[in-house]
Amino acid sequence: MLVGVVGKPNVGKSTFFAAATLKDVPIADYPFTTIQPNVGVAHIRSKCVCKELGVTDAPRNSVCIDGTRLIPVKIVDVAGLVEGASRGKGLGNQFLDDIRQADALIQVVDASGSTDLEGRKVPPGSHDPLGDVTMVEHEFDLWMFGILKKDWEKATRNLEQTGGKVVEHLAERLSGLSVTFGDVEQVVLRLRLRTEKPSSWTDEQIMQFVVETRKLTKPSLVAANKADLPTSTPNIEKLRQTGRRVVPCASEAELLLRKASEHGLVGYTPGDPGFVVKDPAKLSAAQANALRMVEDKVMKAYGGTGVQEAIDGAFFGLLRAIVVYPVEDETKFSDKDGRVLPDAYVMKGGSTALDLARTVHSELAEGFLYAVDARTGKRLAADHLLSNRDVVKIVSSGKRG
Ligand SMILES: Nc1nc2c(ncn2[C@@H]2O[C@H](COP(=O)(O)OP(=O)(O)OP(=O)(O)O)[C@@H](O)[C@H]2O)c(=O)[nH]1
Ligand SMILES: [Mg+2]
Repeated sequence: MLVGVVGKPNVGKSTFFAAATLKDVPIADYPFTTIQPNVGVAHIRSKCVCKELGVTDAPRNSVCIDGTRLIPVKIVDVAGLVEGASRGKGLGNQFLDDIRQADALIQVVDASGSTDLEGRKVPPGSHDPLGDVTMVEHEFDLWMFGILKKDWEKATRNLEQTGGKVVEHLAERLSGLSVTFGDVEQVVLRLRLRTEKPSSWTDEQIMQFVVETRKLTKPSLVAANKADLPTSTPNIEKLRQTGRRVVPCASEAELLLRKASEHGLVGYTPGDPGFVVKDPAKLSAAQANALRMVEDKVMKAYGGTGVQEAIDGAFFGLLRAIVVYPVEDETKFSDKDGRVLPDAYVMKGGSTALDLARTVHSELAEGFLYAVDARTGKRLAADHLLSNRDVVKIVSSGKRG
């Protein structure tokens, strides 16, 4: 699973990305700072099973901080998108190409309204960020529309003559965008499009198909960034009124806290509603002041910086992800060396016991016999649907079984 961080230029995408991954990427207050995409590892936050099971865990692929598991996930920060990008304006299709593989999107907006539609600085509050959200969605739609329209007449005539299936054709055209046959089928059915005569589809119908396909295959939430600035408050409310999922965000504040935590200056776990200064005497006047601002303008106002909430919202909310703990000894919840709850995996909602085996190792899947729910000791079949926070042993005849 991959989540893309998208939006118009200069809204704080790279700041959000840097805060989430602690990767050093260029950040600056002008448009098109980012050109090449940045791929990095963020973490989702989930209540660990260690306390419930009464064990002391020894995480390997993730970390556990006082009962909170942080589990790695992949995110990508891309170049800013401007109106006309689908026709090549700004950095054009490059942006769109970079998010083709994303399963969900976090759309970062400058909620403070201090950047115009192209990301240039304007007085705070003078630009309405709502238009930015629809612009980005529309450019994405125009781009997908363009891919389908390129040879629509010829292709549909051909399909009708040879008895080819339009659903297959659409799925093939959009396969590079992580759109599956099942996705296309679902949208075509819902819109009641005439599959036997695709040449009769109007541009409007093709566009409807595109919009619905985007919503299904690239679900998104809005990270209303720069929430620390006072002009953000009314805009956050306005964005919420559109019915979209909106998370107020202060990426710069999160970046500051993550770095201060890394240097041992504060106690802070991403997603916490507050932080503690470890030793006030160690802070410079500037650092103390910056932390006070974060406390007043972000923590007290919103109960957190929103960065972790947006990441969790994308994986758990939009993608219905689950966290699963594979173990080899189901009585001790450990691997074969006695390491307790070593790994936690983030998996798509609807994953089965066999999917977990595949995630751990292909050999485990090839020789799959059955799985065991470590909590209850019950046997689980290959097609058993896993739930969030399941602890599972895979029994396999494969070498690693
Ligand atoms: N006040 C405030 N400023 C922020 C916040 N997040 C980012 N910024 C500032 O916004 C400006 C743009 O940040 P970037 O992260 O480079 O933005 P971007 O969206 O990646 O920009 P491009 O790569 O050019 O598209 C920088 O000056 C950041 O310091 C925030 O939470 N609050
Ligand atoms: Mg950037």
